[in-house]
Amino acid sequence: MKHILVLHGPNLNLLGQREPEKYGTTTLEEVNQLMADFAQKKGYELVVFQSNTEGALVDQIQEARKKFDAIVINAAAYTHTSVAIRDAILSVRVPTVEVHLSNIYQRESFRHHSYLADVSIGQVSGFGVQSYLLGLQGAITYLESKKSIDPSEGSSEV
Ligand code: CA2
Repeated sequence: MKHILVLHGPNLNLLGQREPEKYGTTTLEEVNQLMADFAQKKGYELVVFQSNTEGALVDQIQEARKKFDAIVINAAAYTHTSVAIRDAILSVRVPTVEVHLSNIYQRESFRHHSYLADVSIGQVSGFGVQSYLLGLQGAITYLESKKSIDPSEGSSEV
């Protein structure tokens, strides 16, 4: 079974409890359950981690090496500030998908730049809770297509 790490950054623990007009009414727990159900149907296992601390997220990314096949991350505000999270993603070489609930390009200009975008295999932004499921599907699609061209995975395709 393949394993995917889902990381949530600062303040996302408040999801569904504060600012519902901006981030919706679904709680983080509900998001995690939706993702776990989706992953299970596809034959993947999820591990989920939320932190308000940059270093804790860096630690999780570092430990993902060899343990996880992909990472799905909403780094929240650290998206726009964190060279440390960017460097961690680069160092582990685990395919990473960046997700955002809101469309960061329709918001303040300081949110338009992401330190993670060019070190990720893709970005999903602006679809609310669906961004997480689309991001998860993107990671799975990437892993499945890689499997079909990687001889070590035992496929006869290509
Ligand atoms: O749209 C996203 O997913 C963001 O990553 C959310 C971040 C924001 O800093 C990014 O620019 C875009 C903020 C997450 C804060 O989450 C809250 C949830 C409920 C109540 C208050 C904050």
